[in-house]
Amino acid sequence: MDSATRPVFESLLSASSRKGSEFLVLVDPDRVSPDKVTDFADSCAQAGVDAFLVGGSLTFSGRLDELISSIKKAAGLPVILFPGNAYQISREADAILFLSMLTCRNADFLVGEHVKAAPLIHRWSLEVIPTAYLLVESGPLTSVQFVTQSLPLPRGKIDLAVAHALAGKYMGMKLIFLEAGSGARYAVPHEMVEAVSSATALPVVVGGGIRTAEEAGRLARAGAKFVVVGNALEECKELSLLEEISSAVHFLER
Ligand code: 1GP
Repeated sequence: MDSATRPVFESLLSASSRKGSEFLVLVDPDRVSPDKVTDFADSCAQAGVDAFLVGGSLTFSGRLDELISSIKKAAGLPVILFPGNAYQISREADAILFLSMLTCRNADFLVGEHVKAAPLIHRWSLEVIPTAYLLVESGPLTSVQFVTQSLPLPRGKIDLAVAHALAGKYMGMKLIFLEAGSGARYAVPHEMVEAVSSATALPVVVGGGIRTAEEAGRLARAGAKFVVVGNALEECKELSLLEEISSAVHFLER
């Protein structure tokens, strides 16, 4: 199977072992419209971004299909759904992070939303990436924490993070997502990324509050296979920030 026909997850993973880590850009459908996303998506492709995540804790735009089509057309890169609930799914996407929030004790975010979304995912044959989603303490309350009512893992309790990640592994998850929350004051500690990645031997995604190339590079070197940046790129439209983060995340290519 060549890379053009390989499933998205497998293909990104195999590229990450060559580059160090993969750079994922988060687009929030409520903050970026399909008409405005084109130039940004094109800049991302030029800077070496590997794929896009699309989603948010809530979305009201009603233009998810259109947004995803515009990104794919402009960037020619995979778009992966990163849904906050069962309504954030689209047949235009290439894959979906099937997120079970293991830090949450509210069954809706562990399995309930999943049951609502599963029939459409099946009908559209979307590629599913089973993901253990772990919220990590990151300063003031974030939207994801408020909406899900999940307690975050304390930043210093690495053993607790590892226990949750291992539980995810034993449930059959293929990916561990360490999430500080969009716009978080503090990103996930690199020691936590290192411990979870080494204990589970599963690929780790890290996101939330990453604003600089230095931070992105540190997390990539700590073992994150995927580094997600959203807010910082929306706030700073400079191509140079995209390029710097891309270079830091792809540290094996430098
Ligand atoms: C949020 O991890 C993502 O779910 C990205 O967060 O917007 O803070 O980069 P930022």
